[in-house]
Amino acid sequence: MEGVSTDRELPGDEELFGLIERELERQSSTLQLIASENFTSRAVMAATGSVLTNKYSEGYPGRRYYGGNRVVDQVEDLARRRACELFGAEHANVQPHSGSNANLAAYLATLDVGDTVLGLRLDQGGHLTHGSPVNISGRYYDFVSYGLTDSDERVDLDQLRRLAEEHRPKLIVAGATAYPRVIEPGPIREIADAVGARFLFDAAHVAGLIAGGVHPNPTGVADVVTFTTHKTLRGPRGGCILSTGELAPAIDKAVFPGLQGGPLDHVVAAKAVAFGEALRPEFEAYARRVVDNARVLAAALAQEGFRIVSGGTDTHLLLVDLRSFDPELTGRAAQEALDRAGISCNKNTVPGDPRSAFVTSGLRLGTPAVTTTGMGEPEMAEIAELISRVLRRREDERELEAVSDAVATLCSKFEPYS
Ligand code: DSN
Repeated sequence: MEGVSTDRELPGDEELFGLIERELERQSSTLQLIASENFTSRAVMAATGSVLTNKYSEGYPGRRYYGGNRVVDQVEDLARRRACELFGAEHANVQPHSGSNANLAAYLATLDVGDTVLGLRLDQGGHLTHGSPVNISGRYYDFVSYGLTDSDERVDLDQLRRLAEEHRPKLIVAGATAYPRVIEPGPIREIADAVGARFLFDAAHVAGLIAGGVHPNPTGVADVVTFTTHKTLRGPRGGCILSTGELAPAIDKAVFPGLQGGPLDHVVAAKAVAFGEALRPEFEAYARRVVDNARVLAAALAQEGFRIVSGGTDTHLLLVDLRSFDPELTGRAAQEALDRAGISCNKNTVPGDPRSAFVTSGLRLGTPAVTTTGMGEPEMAEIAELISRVLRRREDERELEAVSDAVATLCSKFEPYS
């Protein structure tokens, strides 16, 4: 009987693999400035594309519901061990399919429905899973939001303390999806202790910076640290939860069977690869370059007349307030014009934004992907100039084409997968 073809050289689906070829071409010839994106290594992709995708392994190493998990157990153990070593954690759960699932599992482990939680305002950098009314977090838990200071656009710790004393939350969530500054975990731990709350640090964006030693490590300070593995950490798409040993059984039970079924063993394997890569000394140099590049890009854009939220960045991302450059220019129009010129980024609200989240007055830009390709400070200056050219003459198709050509020329010198 003829079996299913497993020939990896000839996938046999020209329509689909043709599309993947086109996406490779797009990723290689345009600028990837979405702060949450990166280029994984071939080893990460090889693990993701491996036979581990064929296995079912509900449960945890040594305690599975199906047979045949002798090898998978070792894969998951390796991923857990490397995650613990990388971040200095007592326990790691490497099964969450995403950062959102990691956060929900952490809530399931530490809260009852209706409990009060503090999280960063969504329009000031917080994530959907930090209490948005359209997300399960906001529907099942009573989230109260803290914000940024008006003066320097940093997390307002005085406000956070006041709200904590007033609302006595069971959990305080720190971390953000669009915030350019370091979040020090120590002061938030103190506030949590003062009101008897647990502390969750959502490190989705900064996990790679923590691993590379350029952002304070919340592990051991917060009770739970969640993160995604595909952003600054440069691994496969997925999530991970670090916790104290005390919370480990509750976290594991919340991930499975609480929230998910079988783990994605091929992705767990790829997470192990990424953790292994991040443990190497060269990852520290990468993390430093990511932040240096973001600082240079921010300064160069400020020179072009853009206001940079909080006056700069300590991380891999920057928020650009477009109103100082052109009060009529929305984030949506800027994103569309830049896309036409081969510069990929996303619109984003800025603190106090009068426009909606679908329109916005800002852009979020990040340097993890361009840094992986080897770009450095001269390229950041060039990118700032190209962005400015597009946004100054966004109605001029010939100018957009000229920038698109310049982008392609720049990218041809820094191909992610040569
Ligand atoms: N969508 C992710 C980001 O871009 O930050 C967060 O989930």
